[in-house]
Amino acid sequence: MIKDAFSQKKNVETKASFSDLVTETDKRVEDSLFSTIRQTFPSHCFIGEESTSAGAQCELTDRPTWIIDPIDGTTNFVHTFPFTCISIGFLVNKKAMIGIIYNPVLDDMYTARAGHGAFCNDKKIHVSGCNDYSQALLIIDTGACAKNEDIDCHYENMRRHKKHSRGIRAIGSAALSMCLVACGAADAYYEFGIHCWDMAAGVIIVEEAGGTLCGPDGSTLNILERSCLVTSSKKLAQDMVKDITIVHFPSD
Ligand code: LIP
Repeated sequence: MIKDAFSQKKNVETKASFSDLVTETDKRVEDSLFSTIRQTFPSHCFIGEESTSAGAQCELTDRPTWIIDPIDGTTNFVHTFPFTCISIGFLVNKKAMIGIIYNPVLDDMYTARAGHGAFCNDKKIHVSGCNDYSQALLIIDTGACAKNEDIDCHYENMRRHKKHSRGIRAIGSAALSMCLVACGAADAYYEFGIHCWDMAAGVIIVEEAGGTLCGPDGSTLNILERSCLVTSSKKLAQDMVKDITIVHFPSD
């Protein structure tokens, strides 16, 4: 569905702000995934970006739960910027067990299962292991920062990172940013304002690829808390945290 619609003109609607987009394809992909998985696992719980936007409760319990973003990087999808993906995470007892992130445009399929490693197109992947901030390539996105003081805070953080790292990139998809760290193409990623459906699959892919995950203040990661810091080593996370002032968002 995403491939078919990718180069077509899309009917774009806005959600929380003029830059928070949704298309017919986001909704169709989510409906299709929910109904297909539900047929096999009728007792499981589901959290999805579009159902939550439509009013469904975003409640994560210990029960087996599928957390799905039908199109992560919707703005990229709308603009045909080829970093867009489906993100499917499966959690039990709030712990990520399976992660699948598929970029249908570049045909990259990232997968991980707890205790079984992480893969891209069936090849095992691993983080770079970089622990030297001055040699690190970072991915940092403005994400949902919209208020002036939040944007200022973001750019102040960027100014500090620019002075201490090798470079900064922005991808426009949290899930794919996490995959880029998992496969060693980047050394760290963080963003404020993302949601549990942006992170759920990426968490297990990064974990299984040997990466470090925490909150951007170094705290234990809680995927409902709207941000995460993903790094190729604990040392890099500890150094980066010193340069990060937190932008707060209400929890999922
Ligand atoms: C997107 C995130 C991205 C962020 C965007 C948006 P969506 O998710 O993955 O990292 O910068 O603001 O939240 O809305 O395309 O699923």
